[in-house]
Amino acid sequence: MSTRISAITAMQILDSRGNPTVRVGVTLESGVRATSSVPSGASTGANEAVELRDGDDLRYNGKEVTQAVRNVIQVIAPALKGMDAARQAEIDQAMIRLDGTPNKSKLGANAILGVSQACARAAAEARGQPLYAYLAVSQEMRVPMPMFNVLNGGKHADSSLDFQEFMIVPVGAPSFAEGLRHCAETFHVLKEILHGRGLTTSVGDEGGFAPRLATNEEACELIIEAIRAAGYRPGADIAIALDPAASSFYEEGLYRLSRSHQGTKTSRQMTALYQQWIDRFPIVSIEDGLAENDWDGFREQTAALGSQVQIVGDDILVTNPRFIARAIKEKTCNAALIKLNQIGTVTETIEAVQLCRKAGWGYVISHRSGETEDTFMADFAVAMGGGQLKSGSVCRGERIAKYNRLLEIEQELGSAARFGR
Ligand code: 2PG
Ligand code: MG
Repeated sequence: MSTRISAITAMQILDSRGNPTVRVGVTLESGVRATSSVPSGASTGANEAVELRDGDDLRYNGKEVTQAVRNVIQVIAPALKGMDAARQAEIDQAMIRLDGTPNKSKLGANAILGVSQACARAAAEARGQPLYAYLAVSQEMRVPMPMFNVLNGGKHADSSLDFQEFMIVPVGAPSFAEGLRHCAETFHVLKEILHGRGLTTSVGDEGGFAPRLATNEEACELIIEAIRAAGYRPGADIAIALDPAASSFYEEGLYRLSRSHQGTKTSRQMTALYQQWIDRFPIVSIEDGLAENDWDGFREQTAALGSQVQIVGDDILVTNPRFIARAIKEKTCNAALIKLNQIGTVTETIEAVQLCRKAGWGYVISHRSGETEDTFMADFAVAMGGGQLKSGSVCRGERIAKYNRLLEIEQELGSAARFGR
């Protein structure tokens, strides 16, 4: 079946926060058509590929993406017509060349990624393969261990928490389906506990609760209580992962825990605080515990804590092979967060993953706080074989869509499915 591209279309749709984003449709000569939609972050790294927005304040607060849509239709589509969608690297290289900037600021990473993902999906479909199998980097099919973000703070919620994400990880579960159950049950118990204390049970951007707590520690305490009350063992069955997203509270060289009124800390003091938390709580992973330009602090943190927990770089690495290569060399972290739209093409994201695999690093495939119903990242996580993913809490349709897709994949794989790292 021909995988040659016959047409590419694009349109503006809305993401889960009600902000405009790009959806691309790719049609092949064989008649196969596939679409893909692009997510959008809130706590973005300074070095991420550029999300092109119109900036007309009178429309959607300046967030429209009509220029990115036009770039797909008028610039990318004519250049890619007739190319083979199954040659992902060539497709992505062609777009990188067309754009011509180091950060995709001319055409927009949102325009480019939409096309990149839609091409992959169309080619997979034409070949009669599920997307995860089509993109697979190894023979072994690994359904990822999920990290569910059940308490939200920072830029994702109007709570009292400085730290952005408090996640639960079903480390003792035998399968994705069972892990999902353990954590959904815990999530519901957590809701009852919050409700019982007169705390709000409304949720943040990623579906986690966003209560007004006295301290950041209290979030961990509440999670432990919920794990126990749901009938699970903290640590053995369900562990904790954190994404403080520390760039968002780093100012003039200091970490300012102002929402929780816990004062300011130096980089070293933050690492000491995490050590205390690791001693008290069953924490397995800390992402962006320090700010994106605190390379020295990160290196010290990895030296101090890296044998106890996974130290994940998100804003500091922005899925960019260049930064990941440097971080591997300098032992800045021991894992990377992987977000397709931080770098802007499927090919470059796979390159980033390959660097992690070669270095023996962990890597976590991640959603953005602004998502759509597109489940590309669920298939992508299985294909990349790293055995880790985060896609928000156990509620909100755009988050659940990814988890439901993983349920489907696990069932489809049957006994061939491996679970976790
Ligand atoms: C993060 C992400 C996803 P955002 O910091 O890891 O949880 O948030 O998409 O807002 O950058
Ligand atoms: Mg992060």
